Amino acid sequence: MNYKLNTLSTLVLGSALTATTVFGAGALEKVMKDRGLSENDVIRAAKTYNPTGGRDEFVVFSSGGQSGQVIVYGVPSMRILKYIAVFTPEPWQGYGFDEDSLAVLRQGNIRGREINWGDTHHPAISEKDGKYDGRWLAINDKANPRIAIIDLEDFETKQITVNPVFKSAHGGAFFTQDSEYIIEAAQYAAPFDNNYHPIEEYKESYRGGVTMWKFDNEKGKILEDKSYTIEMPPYMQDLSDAGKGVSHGWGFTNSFNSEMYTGGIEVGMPPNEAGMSRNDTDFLHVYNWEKLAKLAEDKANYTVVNDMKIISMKTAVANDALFLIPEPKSPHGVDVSPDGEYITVCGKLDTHASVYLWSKIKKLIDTKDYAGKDPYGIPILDMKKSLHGQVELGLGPLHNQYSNVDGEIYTSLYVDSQIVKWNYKTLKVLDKENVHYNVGHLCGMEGKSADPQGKYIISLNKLAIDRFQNVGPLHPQNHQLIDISGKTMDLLVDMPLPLGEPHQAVAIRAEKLHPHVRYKMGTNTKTGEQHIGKTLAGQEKIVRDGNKVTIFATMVRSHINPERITVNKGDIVTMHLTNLERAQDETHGFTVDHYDVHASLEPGETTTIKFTADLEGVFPYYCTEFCSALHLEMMGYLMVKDPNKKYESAQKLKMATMTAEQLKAEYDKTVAVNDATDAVIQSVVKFLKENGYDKHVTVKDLVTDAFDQYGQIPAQKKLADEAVKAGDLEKAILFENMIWQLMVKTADVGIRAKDALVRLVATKQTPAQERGSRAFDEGGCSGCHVVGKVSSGPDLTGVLQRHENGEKWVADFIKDPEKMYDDPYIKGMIDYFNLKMPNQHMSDDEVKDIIEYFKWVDENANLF
Ligand code: RUQ
Ligand code: CUA
Repeated sequence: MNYKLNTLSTLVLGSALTATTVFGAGALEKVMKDRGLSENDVIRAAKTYNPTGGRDEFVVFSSGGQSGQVIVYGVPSMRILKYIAVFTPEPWQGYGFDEDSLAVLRQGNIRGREINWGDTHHPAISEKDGKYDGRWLAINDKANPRIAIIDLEDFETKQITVNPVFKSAHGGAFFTQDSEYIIEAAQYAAPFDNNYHPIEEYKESYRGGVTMWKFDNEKGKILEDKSYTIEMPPYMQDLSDAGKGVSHGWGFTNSFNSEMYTGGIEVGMPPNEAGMSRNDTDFLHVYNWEKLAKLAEDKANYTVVNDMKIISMKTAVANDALFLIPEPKSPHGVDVSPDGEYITVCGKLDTHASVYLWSKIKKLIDTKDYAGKDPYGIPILDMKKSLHGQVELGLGPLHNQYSNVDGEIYTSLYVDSQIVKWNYKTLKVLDKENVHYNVGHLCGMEGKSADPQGKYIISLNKLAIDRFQNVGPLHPQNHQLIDISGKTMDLLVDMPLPLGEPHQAVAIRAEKLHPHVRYKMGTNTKTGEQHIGKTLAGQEKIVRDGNKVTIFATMVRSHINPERITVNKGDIVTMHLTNLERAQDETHGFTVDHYDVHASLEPGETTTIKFTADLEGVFPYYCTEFCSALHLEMMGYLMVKDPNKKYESAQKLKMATMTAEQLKAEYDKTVAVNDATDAVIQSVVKFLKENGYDKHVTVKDLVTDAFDQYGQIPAQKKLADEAVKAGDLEKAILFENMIWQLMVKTADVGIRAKDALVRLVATKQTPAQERGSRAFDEGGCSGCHVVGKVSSGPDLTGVLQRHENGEKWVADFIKDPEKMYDDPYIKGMIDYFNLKMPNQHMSDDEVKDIIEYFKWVDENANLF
């Protein structure tokens, strides 16, 4: 090993490790040689590599472009962590395939039309004092002017708001510094109303604007009725930014068609691109949203179009709340510095970045020092008098990000495919780095907040040409991570992004995010409230009301309850599903084959799927997440029968081929099963009577229900016996089967009555025992354990007596069952039940309460 490499491996692996590495001496050198890696490559790899189980320092939320989603990945590893479904149905998450997420997606309908995609551009994280608070993510849809709100506690979309007056919107979403508002600027000017207006009337009837969406940062909700829109000329407003610090209360939005050109290739006019870039300058719009928000509280100051409050240009101007400043032609990004004093606009068609100074702008506004007015009467401020200065950066400057170093700014050059590092205070260019290729936005670490973290910049490139394996004419996008901690930039790694065309991305320190891992039992995750379909173990049922069938179902490793559902063709089937698991990551998926429904149920979640059973036949339904060793068995059948059709029974056909002896045997067996079932019913009845069930109304009602069923048995028995007498054993078997059906229904209700009675006559539960009983149910234990009965798991009556030091043993087992899987007793249990006790992640208090509950169970053991 040469000296250089030796230093390198010391550097990369640490001196202590070099000697003890599992790969042996010289291993690093060999890998480098085999793979053709340079020393710099290895250092870059080491800077971005996360060993298995390792975590990233930052989390990035990137727009997913035309996919209508948000892409989440980690920095520096550049590993993709999630695609968040936002404007587009996403089957894995069940988004748009279950009723609750569909309700969110459909909030985005425009004029009654369903829209199933979005063109996401700019994600933004909610702020406190201009710093990211890590609570909410907002993102805009350019194609269909909408803003979505994503909850960063579970990374799910909770709200979609349609802009009712814009026809497209690009300059959003941007939070104001305390998340009071979210800015959304129109892009392509169009009439605010929904009527036809000929293009010849562009200047008169087409309008641009900025909508200020009022945001409730506690609830994470856009409040439509408290929002307003500022009317603006049809200049094609583009990107925006909110002022902060000294410029707090103001908004900045640039534009690119102050020519108000409307094209017309087909009538012999030059195309839009020529006419819209004719002038040397366009306009930066400067508006006092804080003042306008106050005006929007008084009816006298606004008109209403499509339920949106509109503050006219005239009103805004009359109140000194709207100004224009020339900016180099066809600009793109406008970015306010962390302190709010410097506003940098990039030229796109100009090689310069222009830095405006807020204090200069403010002075011109305060002294009413105007350079003129535009055709709509909006005061124009002098460009030179507002500028701090301009810097020549290169071809096609687009977007800016800030670092933790005072004055340091990074700008993307679209045409040159470069990143420029420069200083917006001294106006000096410091460094340039090539990227591959054609960069759009940049993403600094909290790089647009009041507290940029430095360290890295991500270059969001639009083309990837020669960077990756050829996967056909549509290339992946390329996000490149650049180390900015040194004097010069260093490109560390490429990440191909196989989704959408990401525009903006925002990064936040990972430790600022606090997502939870499970929901409170029975939560509707889209509203955060208890779901109307919440179903606990034992509460499963099928309810029929005319042609409406509602199923209350549960899912827990590894069964779906119920397992058989029969409906008539044409029935409207609503299925509420609750995942009873408390264990992290124990998601169950659910689908009914051929019915285009799917749900993803995270632990504790309840959701609903709904469909019309218009296909006759037999449809398996199953859990779609490989959740456990018995995942394939986690299934059931939906049977859809046509009520107008006569079906020939296959059972009858089969029996018809039976010999007389076989028939007799089957009849005897059926009768024997019925006798045994009846014995169970009689024991329950005895229990009920001995414990005075008729003194308790609820129990009495259940018993009445049970006897309703039981009372139908003698009539069936008579028919069965007559058939026997007539020598028709086949018929007799069918009637005996019917008796069995009635008995099962009786037993089902009877056992429920017994359970209810037990609760009433048993010794009163202490508060701890009550809490324990609830934890036992809500925590999902009752999914496998039925007190007084062996079911999917052992009976827990007497469990505290079964082991030496019973209470501690049980507590230890609940807390960490995995640890005891090898214990011979547990091993035997696992073999017998074919199931392992899962870790339900109970708290110490919950475990204590559950043990108290078991004591109560034992005290009342005679009742179970
Ligand atoms: S865009 S590449 Cu922000 Cu929609 Cu600039
Ligand atoms: Cu639950 Cu697979």
